Amino acid sequence: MEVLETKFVKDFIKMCNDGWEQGWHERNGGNLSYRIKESEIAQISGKLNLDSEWKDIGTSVPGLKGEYFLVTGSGKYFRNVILDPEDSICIVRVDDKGEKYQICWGLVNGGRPTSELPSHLMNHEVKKRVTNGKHRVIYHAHCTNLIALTFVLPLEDKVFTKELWESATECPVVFPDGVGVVDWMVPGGRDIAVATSKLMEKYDVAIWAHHGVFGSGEDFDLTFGLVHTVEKAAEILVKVRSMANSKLQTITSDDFRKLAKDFGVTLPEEFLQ
Ligand code: 2HA
Ligand code: ZN
Repeated sequence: MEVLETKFVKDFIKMCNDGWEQGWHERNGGNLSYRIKESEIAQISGKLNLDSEWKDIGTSVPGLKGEYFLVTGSGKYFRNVILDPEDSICIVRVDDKGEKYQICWGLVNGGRPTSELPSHLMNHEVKKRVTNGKHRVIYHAHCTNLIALTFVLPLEDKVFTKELWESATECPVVFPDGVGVVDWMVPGGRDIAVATSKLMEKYDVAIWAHHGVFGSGEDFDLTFGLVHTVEKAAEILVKVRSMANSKLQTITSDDFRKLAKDFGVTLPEEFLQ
């Protein structure tokens, strides 16, 4: 089967375009990665180059040894993924130690995987472990309203979680564990990857101050839907704070407890004080 004919590649390309259409991917902003299933690799095994050069990941992810990932390319534009996928995205394989990668398909005009590869792979390593292999998608987007909030709210998990939960009734159901926040850090390296992956032990969403958001999920729909929901809540909060200095009414902690009971989700008490 041709790589571009597989469902997972088509779904990946669609998600890139969905993010572009939302306005979250100016220029080369944002990146996406998918941990490919063995059955999906079997469909395209004849199309992969397993002799290409091995390069350093820049961190160590032994929990991902031998895994294949579909990822966006460094410096590539989400806007162009649907127009020329073979130029914009690639499949990489992680070596037996979890320290190097090789490009097995894509990036036909040269290049390397996303500059945020250390964050993507460290998040994948944590999520593969804590979800028993269920989570496969890590998505980084420059969501406008979430970024705006990082200038006016304290950079604390509890504050962001409660404010976003209060912004729309479905929020605590969609992200019952809450969201984590990373202080401003230099992007692209191991330090921000370590800080983000630590939050991914606990949350499916990590907000990078003055930069964007990372989301993790089982598949493309759930992961895009998660980030979409969080950003929509942020948009509502931005509008509320633009209209009023303080809210006249809101969803209370007791309301959240009732919601959790009816929808069968567990909301940490630490966020309900
Ligand atoms: O340009 O989003 O964080 C890609 C990025 C880096
Ligand atoms: Zn970014």
